[in-house]
Amino acid sequence: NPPITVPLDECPIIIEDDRTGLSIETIRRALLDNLYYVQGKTPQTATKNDFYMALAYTVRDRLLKRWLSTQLTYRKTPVKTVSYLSAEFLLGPHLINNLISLNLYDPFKKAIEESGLNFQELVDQEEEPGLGNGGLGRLAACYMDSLATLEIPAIGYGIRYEFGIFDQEIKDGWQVEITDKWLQYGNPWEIARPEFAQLVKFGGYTESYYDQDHIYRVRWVPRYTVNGIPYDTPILGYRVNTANTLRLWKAEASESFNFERFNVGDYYGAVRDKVACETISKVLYPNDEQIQGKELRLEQQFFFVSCSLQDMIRIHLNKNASLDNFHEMWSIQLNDTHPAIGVAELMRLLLDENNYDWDTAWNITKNTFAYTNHTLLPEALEKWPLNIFGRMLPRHLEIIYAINHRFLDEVRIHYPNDVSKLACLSIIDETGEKYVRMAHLACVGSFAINGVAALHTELLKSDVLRDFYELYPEKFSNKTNGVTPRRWMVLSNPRMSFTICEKIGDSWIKNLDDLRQLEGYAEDGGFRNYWQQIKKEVKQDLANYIQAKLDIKVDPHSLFDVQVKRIHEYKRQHLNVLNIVTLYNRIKNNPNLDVTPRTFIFGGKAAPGYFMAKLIIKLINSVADVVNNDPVICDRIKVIFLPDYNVTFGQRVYPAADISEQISTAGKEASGTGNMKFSLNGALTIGTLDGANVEIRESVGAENFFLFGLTTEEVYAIRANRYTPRDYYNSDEELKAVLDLISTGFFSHGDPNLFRPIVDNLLYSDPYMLLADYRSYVDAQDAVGCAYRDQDHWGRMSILNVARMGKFSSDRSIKDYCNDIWKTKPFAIDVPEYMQSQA
Ligand code: CR6
Repeated sequence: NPPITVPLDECPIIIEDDRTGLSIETIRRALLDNLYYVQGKTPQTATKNDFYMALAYTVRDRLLKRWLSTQLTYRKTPVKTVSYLSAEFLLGPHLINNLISLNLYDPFKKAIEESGLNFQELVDQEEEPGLGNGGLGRLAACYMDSLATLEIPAIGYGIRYEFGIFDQEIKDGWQVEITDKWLQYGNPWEIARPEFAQLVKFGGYTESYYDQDHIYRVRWVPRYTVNGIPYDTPILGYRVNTANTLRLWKAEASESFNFERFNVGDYYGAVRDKVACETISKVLYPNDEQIQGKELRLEQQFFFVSCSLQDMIRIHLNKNASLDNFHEMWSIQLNDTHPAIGVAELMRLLLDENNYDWDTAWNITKNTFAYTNHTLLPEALEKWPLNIFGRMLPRHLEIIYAINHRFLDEVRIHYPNDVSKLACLSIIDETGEKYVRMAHLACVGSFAINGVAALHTELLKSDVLRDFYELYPEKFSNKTNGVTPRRWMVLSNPRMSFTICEKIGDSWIKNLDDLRQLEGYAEDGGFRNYWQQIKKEVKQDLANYIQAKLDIKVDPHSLFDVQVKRIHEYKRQHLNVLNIVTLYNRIKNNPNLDVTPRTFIFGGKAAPGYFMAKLIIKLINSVADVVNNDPVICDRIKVIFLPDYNVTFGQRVYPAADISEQISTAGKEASGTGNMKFSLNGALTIGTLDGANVEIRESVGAENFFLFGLTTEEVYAIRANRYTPRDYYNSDEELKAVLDLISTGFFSHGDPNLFRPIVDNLLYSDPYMLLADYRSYVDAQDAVGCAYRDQDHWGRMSILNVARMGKFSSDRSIKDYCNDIWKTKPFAIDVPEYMQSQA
């Protein structure tokens, strides 16, 4: 059914005051109204969650006009739109974020409190949409925020996983995974749009035919089809009228589903199959930078990409006569290779369903897509076994062969008689078992390819994608990641944000470079003092939280040393542990040693199938047990593992950190974005020259950064000369003592076997070179401990870190993408009249 089009200004709907009004009285009344009419409860019977839902609807009522105005404006205006395709969006809670964007935080808080409710308690009811693993998904969320704030027409497309990233519990020191039932009590921030459902085909075979003009065509006869139902979430810009859409697809059985089974009366068989196809959007794969090559994962990728492309075509044809100009009206950004199948799917849609010839279709396709690579780890580069791929997507395999055929012809012209080049560049890996290489498909099918930090992009050019760089140097550029200051400063650290605003105003929230004005205050002793006071208060908040959650007392005057991120060997949480055990040994050997009191705080999830990562969690907890309870240590060092690290917890922990641990092996972390969040909240960094650390150090000044470790070149050089970790063990007594202590079973109730896989791995292979970096790391940690004793100087460094971090706003990243890749411009949305007076 086509939408009924009524121009908004003639819109006959009278929006009642309770849905829009902003006075405290109106908000209070609206809350009760929603509680009664939407939740079907009275205050007497309402649960905390009912009140939260009513509150969320009351906020939603007040953003709808912006959202609808934005969408209506886009519908009637020929604007170029950014389509951000991502298998993950790690949004975090919406409520406060939306209140801040709308500038309604204060009146809402007041209204809730005047109603006799506890505001924070209601806020805490929100289940965060954890539809991502880590940095990549969170980056997509920051980018959606910046796109809206910068008033760029954009739409985010992804999967509405019923279960997001698992909840983590710690039992006896081990990680236990619990399914994340985030939709259990309903999601007030989304609206289902079943009228825009799309049909997605899978399996079957292809057949050729001649159409009425006697042109050879191919038709795909699928084995089954799945329905994609879009669920839309508004993404508000900060203090602008733009509200973009995040459209997430849910898989449902299509109507024609298993017609045959129904016909033969196999009712239960049909229902069983129906349930099976709905598993496509059931659960997020909890692997960060590790592919598993599971069929369901390929199904997920194709499912959301096909839905999204068909949706874009539908939208495009609403306002354009044909798809001829598709690439002029859309830029599709591929967030890693997860949606790279889109290259073949857009070709199929143009060739088979819209009757374009190959050259025209290819021209449209390769001018539409742009590809961001997010990894240097070989095990994270996606490739699909040919048999799985061909069985599920027979038509796409044909198209990929055809793309590859033409591509390799081009390569042959470029490199006559060089078969090895052909093998290296081919989209099909034929070195052993045959695979489709998704990064190659993405490179061939895109007009732009980028890395996510300067060093990462250089390594792509010289290593991971070297052959493509040689062939298409003009496609490559760097786009250093960024994070949104709205969530990661204003929302998460109101104390610091308010302090900054008092000094330099609030323009920095939208123009983060304006933080530079704080530099002058770094020399103001009174301000430094105040700055450190604020930090102390925030640390006290975290200390209270730790006390409540874990029943462990931590001293807010101690140095808060934080490492929160996914648990992975390349991120080297176990190097951090080696330093902790070093300190432990030193105090045990010399109980009167004057050490700077420290609280080591860890958080992060391990992929459920990643044995070493899970053992590292157990190691951290085991060391914590010993250290925290040893009377000789006497609370000078504390080790905390906070379970279930997620966006909500990130918002608590970044503001409270003194030191941020960014200690990956050089050349392994593509960018990192946690490093930016810490520094923007006044933590200093101890880090290697890896990912965005390099640029952070350049920006904040080498004197305000604790550098250690091998450089990427040194890592490569040592490896080329056969790295022998044992040599480091034999020549460093402290290191030897640490590894020996773990080996004896000291942290495992005398069991020498428990942590043997970690110790043996370090001694005999050490792929991430912990032992090579150990001495340099421990020395840098000593320097950190010393520096912290001079609180005044520490305060200066902390202020300078914040003042010089402007570059790392996701607004800067998005502007770079807009100018260099997407060629899109802001498009302001008109303020509806009634809102002008009230906002
Ligand atoms: N794991 C990188 O490892 C980067 C983000 C976002 C990662 C990390 O360094 O900051 O992407 N890569 O660009 C992938 O997920 C493949 C990540 O989050």
